[in-house]
Amino acid sequence: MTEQDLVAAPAGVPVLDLDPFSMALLDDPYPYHARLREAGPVVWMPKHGIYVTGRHEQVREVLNDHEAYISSAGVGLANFNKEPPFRPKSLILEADPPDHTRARTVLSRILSPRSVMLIRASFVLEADRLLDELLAAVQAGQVVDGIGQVAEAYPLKVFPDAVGLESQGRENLLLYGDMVFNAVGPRNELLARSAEKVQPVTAWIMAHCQRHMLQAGGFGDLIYQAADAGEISQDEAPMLVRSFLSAGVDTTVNGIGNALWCLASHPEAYAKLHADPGLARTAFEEALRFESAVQTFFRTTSRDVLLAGVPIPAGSKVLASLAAANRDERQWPDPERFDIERRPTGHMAFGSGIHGCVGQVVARLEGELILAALAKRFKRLELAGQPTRRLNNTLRALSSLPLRLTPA
Ligand code: 4MI
Repeated sequence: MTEQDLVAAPAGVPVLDLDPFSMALLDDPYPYHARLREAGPVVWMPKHGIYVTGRHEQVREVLNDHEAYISSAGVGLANFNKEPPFRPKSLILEADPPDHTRARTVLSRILSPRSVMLIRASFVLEADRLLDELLAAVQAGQVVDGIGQVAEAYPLKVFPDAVGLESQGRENLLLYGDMVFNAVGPRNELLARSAEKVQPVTAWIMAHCQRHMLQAGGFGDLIYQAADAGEISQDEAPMLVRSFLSAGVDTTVNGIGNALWCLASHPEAYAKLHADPGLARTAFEEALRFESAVQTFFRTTSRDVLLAGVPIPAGSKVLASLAAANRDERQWPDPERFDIERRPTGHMAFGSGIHGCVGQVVARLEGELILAALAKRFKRLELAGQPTRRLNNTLRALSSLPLRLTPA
C-alpha cells in the first residue's frame, strides 16, 4: 500500500494527481500552476493527501483567516499535531495568536520602516561598493555570475551585518535556508540531501543565536534587549534570532537572483530600468510577483471549513500556492507578461495577513538598491549562457546565472 491509498479522495472536490514537489514540476512549475487554477478554486492531491489552492482569491482567504487556517501545526506538509517538527518550532512562523503576537510585536518593531531608515545608508554604500567591484570585473573582460557575485554576495553582506553576526562562516546561512525551505515539502530526495548536512549547520546557527555572538545594537542584540525588558523570555530570545537567520538571507538571495533572471530574459524591461533607475523598486516588486522566491506555504484547518463552497474537514493540510496566485488571470491583466511598470499591489510573494513577511521592508530595500546600482552602471544585461536551477521544495532558486554586462 502506498501513502496515497491511506487518504481517501473527498467527494465533490476536483482531483489533481500531480506531485508539486517532483523535480519536473519544481523545475518548471508554471504549466502545473495553470492546471491547478483551471481545475477549481480548491483541488485535492491524492499523492500527498492535501487540499491545494492556486487562485488569488482563495490563497488570500486562507492566509487571512488565521483562526480557521492555523500555523502552529506547521506551515509545511508535516502536521506537527501528528509528527514531531524537524527542529524546535519557530516562535513566529509556526505559531498562532496569542503566542504569535508577542513574537511578532518584537520583530515588527526591530524591522519597522523607522528602524530600517537607520540602516539604509549602509545598505546603499554596500550596493555601490559591490557594483563598482562588478564593473571593474566586467571592464577586465569577465563574465559575471549573477547568483554568486550579486544575488548571494549582497544579502550575505548587508543582512548579517545588520543582525550583528560575525563575517566568518556566513555560507552556513545559505545551507541552513536550503534545509528549512526543503523541510516545508515532503520527505523527498531534496530534503534527504539537505538533511545530510543538518548537524554542523544547525550547530553553527544555534551557536550564533547566542547573545555574546551578536554585536551590540544589531537586530540580534535588540531581541535580547526586548527579553531584558520582559517582552519575551530569555529562552525565547535565541529562537527569535534563529528566525532572522532562517528567513533573512535565502529569501532575498533568491528574490534578487530571480529579478536578475527576469531582467536578463526581458531586454526591453532592462532597457527601461537603465533609462530610469527610479523604476528599481517596482521592477523588484514585479519580479516577486512573476517569480516568487517563496512559492508555497501550508496551513492546517482548525475546524471544518468551506473554501469557495468546498468543504474541508478539520485537521486538513491546505497548500496555498503563492506563486500560482501571482499569475492568476482572474487577478492580473496579462499575468504572463513581466512588466516593470505594473504596480503589482496585492501579490502574495510576501504572504498576507498576520503572518505576512515581517522583514519585507528590508527585503524591498535590498532589492531596490541592488537593481538601481546595477541599472546605473550597465546599459545592457544579457544571458551569457544557460542558467542552472537549484531545486528546492519551497524556493524558486538558481545556482548560477551567467551574465554579459555592458557598461553604460
Ligand atoms: C517566509 S520565510 C520564513 C519565515 C520565518 C522563519 C523561517 C522562514 C522562522 O524560522 O521563523
